[in-house]
Amino acid sequence: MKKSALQQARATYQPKLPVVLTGGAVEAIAGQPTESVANQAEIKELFPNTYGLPELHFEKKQNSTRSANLEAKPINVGVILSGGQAPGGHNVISGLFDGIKKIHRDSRLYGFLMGPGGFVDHKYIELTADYIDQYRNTGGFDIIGSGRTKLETKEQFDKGLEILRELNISALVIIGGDDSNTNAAILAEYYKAINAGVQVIGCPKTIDGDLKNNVIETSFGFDTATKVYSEVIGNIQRDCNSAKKYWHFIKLMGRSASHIALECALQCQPNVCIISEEVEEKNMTLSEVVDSIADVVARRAANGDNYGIVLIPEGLIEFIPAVKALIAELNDLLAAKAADFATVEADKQREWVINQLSEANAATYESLPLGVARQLTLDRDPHGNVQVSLIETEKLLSEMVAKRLDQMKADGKYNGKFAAQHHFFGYEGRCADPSNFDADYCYGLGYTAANLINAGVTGYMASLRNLTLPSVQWIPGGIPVTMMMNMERRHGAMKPVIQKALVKLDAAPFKKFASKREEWAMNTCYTYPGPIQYFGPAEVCDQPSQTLKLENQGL
Ligand code: FBP
Repeated sequence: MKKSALQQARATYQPKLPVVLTGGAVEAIAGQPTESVANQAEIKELFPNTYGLPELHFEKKQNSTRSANLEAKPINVGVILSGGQAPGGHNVISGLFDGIKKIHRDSRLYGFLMGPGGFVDHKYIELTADYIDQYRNTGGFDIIGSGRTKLETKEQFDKGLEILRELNISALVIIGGDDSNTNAAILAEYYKAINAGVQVIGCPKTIDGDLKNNVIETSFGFDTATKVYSEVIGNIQRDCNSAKKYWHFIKLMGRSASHIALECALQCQPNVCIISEEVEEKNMTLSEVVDSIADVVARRAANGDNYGIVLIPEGLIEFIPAVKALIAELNDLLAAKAADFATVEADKQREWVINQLSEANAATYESLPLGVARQLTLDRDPHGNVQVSLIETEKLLSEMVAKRLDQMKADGKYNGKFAAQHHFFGYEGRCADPSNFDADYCYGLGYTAANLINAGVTGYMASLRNLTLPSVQWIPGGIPVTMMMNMERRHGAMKPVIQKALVKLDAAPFKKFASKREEWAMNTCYTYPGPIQYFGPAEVCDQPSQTLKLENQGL
C-alpha cells in the first residue's frame, strides 16, 4: 500500500500515555458503589449482576516486582468497532493490543469484522503486531470495519459465545456510542448471569460528542471531527468575506445533540448557529427558526452586508417540539404496524400515515415539505433512530428564509440581495487522522481497557479523566455502564439506555456562545482555525476542544 509522506511521518508518532500506565504494574482502586442516573429500581432489577459496581481508577502498584508480572497469564481478547466511524478507533485497538501484550506477551487480539455482525456470524481476523503497525495513528475503522447491527437478542449473545469459546477469548471490547455501549452492558450482564466467563468492556466513541457525563469527559473522535469541520468552515468564511455575495448554509453532523455545531461556532464565530436544544427549550416552531435567521440576514443587509454563515445541526428537525411529538408517534406507529405499512403502495403512504396519526401530529406532518415528511417514515437505523443525515435541512431552511425575505421585501422591511450556497459536513470528518488529542486519548482508552480486563471486571467503560491537562497527567479508570443508564421509550417500549448528553443551556460552552452571538451576527468576526497540525508546538498541536476546556475550566 503506497503511503503519503504524512502517513509515513505520522506512523512514528508515539501516543503519550498517562504516566500511571507507564512502567510497572497497576492496580485498580475501587470507589463507592454507584447508582444509575435515574430509574434506579428498574435498572437494578434489569442488571442484578452488574448494577451498583464501584467506579475504578488505576494507580501504580506499590512494591510491584518483576515476578508479579511473570505470574500474569496470557489473555485472548476480542474487539468490535460499532456504529459510525470516529477518528482514533485504530489507536484504541493499538492501545488495547499493546496493553494486553504488556500484561503477557502471548496474549492475543481478535478483531470481529464489520461490527457486531461479525461477532454473531463468526467473521474475524487475528490482529498481529505487523498488521496493527500499519494502522497506528491513522483515521478510519478499516482495520476491521464497522457496522450498525444491534446486539440485543439472547440468540446473538449465545452465537457470539460460541466463537469466543472456540478462540478461547475471555474478554470482549466494544468500541461504540451510547446505543452500542448500552448493548455492551446488556451483554456483560447476560454473560455474568450465565457464568460464561467472558468480561465485556466498552469504549466511548462518537464524533457527535453526546456520550459524556460527569465521569466520561468526552467521546473520542469529537475533537478531530470538529477540528476538520472548523478548518473547512473557516475556509468558507474567508471565501464568503472575500466575495461578499453568498449566505452559506452549513449543516453539521450530530444526529441528535448540537455539540458539533456549538464547538464549530466557538472555533469559527459564524453569524448564526442554531442550537437544537435551545429551539426545543424555547418551544420554537420551524417558522420561528426561519424568522430568527431572516432577521439576521435583514439586519446585516441594512449594513450593506449581503453575506454570512449559518451553522445548522443535523438533528434540528427532531428538536422542533411539534416535529418531535410527530416523530415519537410515528416511531410507535411504525413499530406497531410495520407489516401493514409495508403493504401500502408508495404513493398512498402519505395518506395512510395521515389517517393513522392523531389530529395534531397529522397537521404537523401535512405542514412539512414532502421530502422531509417522507424521510420521517423511512427505515430507522437498527437502533430506531430517524436517519437525520439524509434530511436536507440546510436547503429546507435557506428556501424558507428566501421566502420570508421576499415577504419582508414586499412589506418594506428588507432591501438586500440573498443568494445561498449549501454544504453538509459529516462524513469528511469521521475518518481524518486523529488529532494528537484523539491519538493520545484513544491509545490511552485501549490501554486502560486492557488493564480493566486484567483487573477481572465486566460491565465497565474505559475512562480517562482530567482531559484538559497534558495527556501524561490523565487519570485512567473504569466506570460501570449501568451508572450512566436511565429508562427511555424505544421502538414503542421502555428500555434501559445510556442517557444521551445533549447541549446544556446552563453550561459554559453554550453560555459563552450565547454571550457572543449578537456580536458575531452583526459584525464579521470570523476566525480561521486552519488544518489540524500534527507536528509543532503543543499550543498549536495538542489543544483539546473549546467545549472540553469550557466544561472543565469554565468561562
Ligand atoms: P455514531 O453515533 O454511531 O458514532 O454515529 C454518529 C453519526 O456520525 C451521526 O453524526 C450521523 O447522523 C450518523 O452517524 C450517520 O450514520 P451513517 O454512517 O449510518 O450514515
